[in-house]
Amino acid sequence: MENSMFCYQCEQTVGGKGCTKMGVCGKSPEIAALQDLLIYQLEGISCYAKYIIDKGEKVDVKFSKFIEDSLFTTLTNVNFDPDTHIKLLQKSQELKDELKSKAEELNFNCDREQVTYKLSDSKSKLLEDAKLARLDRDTDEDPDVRSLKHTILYGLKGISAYGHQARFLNYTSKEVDKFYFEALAAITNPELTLTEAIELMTKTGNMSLEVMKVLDDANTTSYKNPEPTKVNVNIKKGPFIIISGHDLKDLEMLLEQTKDKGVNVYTHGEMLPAHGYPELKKYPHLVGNFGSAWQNQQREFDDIPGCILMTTNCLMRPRESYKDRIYSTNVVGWEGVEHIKTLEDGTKDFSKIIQKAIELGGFKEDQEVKEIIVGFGHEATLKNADAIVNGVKNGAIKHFFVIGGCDGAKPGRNYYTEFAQKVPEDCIILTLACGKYRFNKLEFGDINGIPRLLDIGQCNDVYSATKIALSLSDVFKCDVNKLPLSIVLSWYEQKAVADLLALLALGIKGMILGPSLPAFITPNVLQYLIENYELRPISTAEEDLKDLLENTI
Ligand code: SF4
Ligand code: SF3
Repeated sequence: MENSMFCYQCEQTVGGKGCTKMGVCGKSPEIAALQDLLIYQLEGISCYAKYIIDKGEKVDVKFSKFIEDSLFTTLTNVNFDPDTHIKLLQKSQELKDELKSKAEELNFNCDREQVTYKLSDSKSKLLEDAKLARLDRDTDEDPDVRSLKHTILYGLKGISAYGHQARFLNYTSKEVDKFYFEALAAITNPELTLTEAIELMTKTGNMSLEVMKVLDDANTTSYKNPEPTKVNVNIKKGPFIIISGHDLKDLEMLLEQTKDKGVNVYTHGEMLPAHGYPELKKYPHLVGNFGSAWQNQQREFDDIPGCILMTTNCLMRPRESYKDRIYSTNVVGWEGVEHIKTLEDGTKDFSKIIQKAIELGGFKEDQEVKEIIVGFGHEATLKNADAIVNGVKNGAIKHFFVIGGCDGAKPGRNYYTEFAQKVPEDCIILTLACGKYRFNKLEFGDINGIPRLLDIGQCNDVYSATKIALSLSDVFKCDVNKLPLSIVLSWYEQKAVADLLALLALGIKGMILGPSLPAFITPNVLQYLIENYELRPISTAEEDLKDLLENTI
């Protein structure tokens, strides 16, 4: 292995094959090594935990929480700080030792390398040891089983991000907490068969749905169901903080702490749907949405007279022009960027960032207001169910397109703008996640009062999309695959993998995926997905539209 690292977990991986010298995302070989070793340790911990559970004993929830936080730390564009990784590695050994004693009391005997490995005590040795844990290490494993194992691992990373967000609001799933152990332990099994790996992939999809449901409960109970809401996408005069990522609780805490301080709060990226939640939109200083999707942040944050708070993915290398005004929280981190910790009581102290925003002075003038509408989660959309159903029955609505997923930097992503623009006027577009920035400021008009572009929410709101689709299939008394509905996905990082696996587990067929296919899917696994789910890569917007519309009732 002459390459200094190997990572192929996201869509922008070098040459569609793997990052081997340096991550396109900014991940260094050192971080890559520490992340590989961390995953390896999580696998070892999981072997112990699974054994203990199989013996009918309990495993404390702190182990699942640790796995969840660590997996999330290794998701694309989340954490680039070596110290954070080393601390997590040290903690992993402590937890592993704790489970080891308990498992041995129960006669555990296993010689898998992830189980027997003991963490070294110096950074240089850790980096050396990490070679054992590389995803491209030599094994005599069937490449298709390995491909499925990696798909499962990446699905788990997505699940961990959603689980982390829900847990912060005190919502958890025991099933998901246990599944981390089951899946990670299975990945260490050299004898896992193709059939078993496929079953585990489906179960990962089911667990992804489960965690998204729990997160939906957490968000809609804490902040009430989203409702259609206009959001200004231009700027207002005054000091400001831009909050990015997916974590609504961080936004709530920030809004509370900026109350009456003369500081405006803007959402950025995946935080946009927050404006639809009654318990968040009630704050008058939540003034609008700033910028666009994650890949434009370096340009959009350059030299702005305010602060930025990153709550989840996607963080890019901060430019010097704003490194002193960008802050991270939760598992997000970058060496030299100030991190805001969660205090013992679960709260956070945002006073530093607020103070800094006031010092920076903010925007000097208001821009003309330009509004878009968000807030079409399952409740709000299904409130219009009668109008939607009648529209379909009387021919006013021909087809629904879910155009959802991540945005990214590749020029090929113009496909999604083009696709949305070409969707005929008698069709409705449902959208979610940050890929929507490719078209959410365009005018789509309405069909008999129903907006033609319905923003369902964040990537985890794929759950909302499935709820809407399943309700429609109930009304029309047909299988969801027979609905006049097509799903056009864009992927970038591993939450999209979790979303895709959830949709496959529900038996949804005929989805199209782009801008390119995951590097970790082998030709045989792809063939399996084509044969069983009719999943296919995007071609041109024109051809795909024509093809999908033929499926109209
Ligand atoms: Fe490369 Fe993506 Fe891995 Fe970053 S996360 S190193 S860009 S494959
Ligand atoms: Fe976007 Fe990073 Fe995936 Fe949540 S924020 S969808 S890319």
